[in-house]
This record gives sequence, structure tokens and C-alpha cells, in this order.
Amino acid sequence: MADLILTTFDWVPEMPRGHVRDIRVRWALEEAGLPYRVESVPFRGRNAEHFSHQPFGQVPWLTDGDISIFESGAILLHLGERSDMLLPIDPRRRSAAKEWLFAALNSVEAASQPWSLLIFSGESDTSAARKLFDDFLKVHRLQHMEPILAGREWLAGSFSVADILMADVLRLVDRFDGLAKYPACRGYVERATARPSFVKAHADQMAHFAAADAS
Ligand SMILES: N[C@@H](CCC(=O)N[C@@H](CS)C(=O)NCC(=O)O)C(=O)O
Repeated sequence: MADLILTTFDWVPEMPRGHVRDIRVRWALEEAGLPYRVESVPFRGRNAEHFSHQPFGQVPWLTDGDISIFESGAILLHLGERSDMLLPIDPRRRSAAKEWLFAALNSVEAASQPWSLLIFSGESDTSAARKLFDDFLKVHRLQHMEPILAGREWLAGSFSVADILMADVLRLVDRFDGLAKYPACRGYVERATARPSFVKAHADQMAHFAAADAS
């Protein structure tokens, strides 16, 4: 079996540490027990080789033999083909895992990302933009996730790539206290991030960037 190589930045500022999206891939690889190694590209000074793997100059990407794949969702689906710990074999559950994976990215993160960028940029919480994105995230997304997550442990019956993405998306919302009124969403993030695979992935990411500070 080909070596799996996860590429991330060599360094990032303090703020995003613990949330750089390579954590999604680390988490999946740890969950599945697949051997891998991590390589780095410069955060400052992204070159043509970097853009040939990730057309927006971002991270992460994964190489699996002669396949190079970017987008955290696509990477997790790729890894799901290798392990039923990540994508269930049962057709209904597999289909549920895929739909929830896209829901995490395309419905929930589509709302949480502009919301968190506004908060991060210091936008006043009474501005029209804040109101718009608060409603988009909370009224149109979290309010609907809340009864779903109150009624089930994991999105597709058993833990899957869908939970890695949904929990990671909601984890960032929680960092800015956006889950205060959504206890089931918060409980879901807590149970997902209590998994040893997440704990290791998080510690490894923090250590990776701390090592860059030291060098
Ligand atoms: N949709 C992409 C987003 C990747 C992304 O936003 N990566 C961030 C790190 S978490 C990045 O590379 N940021 C630097 C930049 O955008 O210049 C994915 O899920 O893989």
C-alpha cells in the first residue's frame, strides 16, 4: 500500500492553531489507524509546486501514491474508501454519511465561515452584516441541527467522516461561543472531540506548529 502523506503549512500564527484543516485529515487517519507522514510547505512564500497541489495555495492536501487530492471533504471521502471506520459499508448508512459530509461543508460551514470571519475581524455585533450572518447560522442552520443532534449520537448511525467534518465545523463556532444556546450541538462537539483520535490529531497539530516556533 502506498505511503499516505499529509501536507500542511510549516507554521501558522497562534490564532488558527488547533483549527487548521489538516486536523480533519489527521483525525480521519488516526480514527482509521492508517499509517501516514506529515510534510510541510512554507506559509510565507507559496510556490508553483504548492499551487499545483492546491489551486488556491491553501492546505491540506494528501498524496496517496500517484494521487494528489485537495479539499478536506474530498480527502475524507478518499480515505473513507479505505476504511469502514470512516465510511460505513451498509448502503443506507454510507449514503447518510456522504449527505451529512456535504451538509457539514456546504450548508453549515457555508454559514459558519462568514460568521466567524466577521467576528474575527471585529465587526460590531449590532451591524447589519452581523445580524444577517447570525440569522443565517443560528436560525437557519443551528436551530435545525439541534433536534437532530439531540436525537442521535452520530450522524450516520456510527461515527464516520461526516462527524469529523460536522464536529470540526461546529467546534469553531463553539470557540466563539456560538453554541451557547444549542446544548445538543455543544454536547456533540464534546463527545466527538473526546475521542482519542481527535485528542491525538489536535496534539500533533499543536506540536507541529510549536516545533516551527522553536526552530
Ligand atoms: N475548502 C478547503 C479550505 C482550506 C483552507 O481554508 N485552508 C486554510 C487553512 S485551514 C488555508 O490554507 N489558509 C491559508 C489561505 O487561505 O491562504 C478545505 O476544506 O480543504
